[in-house]
Amino acid sequence: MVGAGKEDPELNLLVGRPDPRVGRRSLLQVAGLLAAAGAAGYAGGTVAGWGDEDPSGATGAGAAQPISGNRRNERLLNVYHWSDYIDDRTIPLFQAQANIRVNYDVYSSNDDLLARMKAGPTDYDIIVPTNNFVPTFMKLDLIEPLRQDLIPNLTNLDREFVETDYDPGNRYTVPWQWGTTGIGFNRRRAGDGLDSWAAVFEPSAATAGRITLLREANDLIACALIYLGKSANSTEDADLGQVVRFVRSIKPKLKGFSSDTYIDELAANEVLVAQGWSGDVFQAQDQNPDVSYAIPTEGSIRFVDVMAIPKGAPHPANAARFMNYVLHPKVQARISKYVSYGTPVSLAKPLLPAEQTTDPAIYPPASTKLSIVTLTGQKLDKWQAAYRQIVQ
Ligand code: N2P
Repeated sequence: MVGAGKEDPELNLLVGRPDPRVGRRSLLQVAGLLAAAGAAGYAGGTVAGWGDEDPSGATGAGAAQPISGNRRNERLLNVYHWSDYIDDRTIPLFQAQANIRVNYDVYSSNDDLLARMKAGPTDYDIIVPTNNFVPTFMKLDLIEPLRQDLIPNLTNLDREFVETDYDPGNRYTVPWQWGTTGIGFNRRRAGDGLDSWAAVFEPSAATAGRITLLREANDLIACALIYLGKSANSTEDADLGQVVRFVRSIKPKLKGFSSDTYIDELAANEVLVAQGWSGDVFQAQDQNPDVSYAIPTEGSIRFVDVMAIPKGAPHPANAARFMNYVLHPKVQARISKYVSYGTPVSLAKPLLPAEQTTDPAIYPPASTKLSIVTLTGQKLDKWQAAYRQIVQ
């Protein structure tokens, strides 16, 4: 679907040929990237062509001055983000423009992120939980309010991403991208037009052993509940018990559980059917045109992944500058075009290929059955317990 076109000279200024996408194995080595970008030693001033990318002036101007509002006086930003969720230009360009060095680590499930943040303080300045985890992060006092005065581009956000139940008015969070959970499948080897959760939960002879389910409690439990005809938000012990027994019974026919490797495995024909996230499957499709994505007719879930600042982070002002940069329509378009997830900034849509903005698998119509899963303390514990019984 969205194959060519990762290289857009308009959107990709300044740096040369990129590294591969920032996947699960990558840790962005800033020095290397800056050297590759020819930007090492950049110390402020204006980078030609960049004025239009940051009209607010929150970055760029005065880039060599100390930045107030950080707990550590360093031009550094430590980002902890999902794997395979950013293009290869945004970080080098932000570094060059803001003169802020970025360290970039990746995780591939909310369970991993939460466990890491609960384990004690880290040096991270930005983390990106999914919307339904935000109440838990707040309750555990793991995130702090944003310096909204440093994020004037918040006004670019579409209303539905401002008027939310998890963080009305974006006091703590700024949306990154949004998407759906569905089925990634190989049309030639698994069959054309798969559109039911049965494709993953009732393995066929052709696909047995080459199916993966998401390694993420939220998505695995919610979609199994939907397939079994229960509420996507159920906390009933009987429902969860049924989910555990059912998914355990099909385990011998699965390849396993993955929330990152399945992209490359779909692309390499090693996995033929995967429960997966929309943009991830499109990234596999970019490499293998036999791969398709479908939102099952039984219904599925929709999510928004949001940037937040861990409580006591060393560089909250730098984090706010990065958030402001990401909210610029051109930057949103560059990220969204590359990762094939939905943008929360409609102003970016005219800059995106029409085949993306008109694709109902990326921007589903209101008629598509999609639940928003909410997770609060007890529910999260129950779902994670059920998930552990399934995977162990
Ligand atoms: C990106 C994963 C999207 C996150 N690889 C799903 N919440």
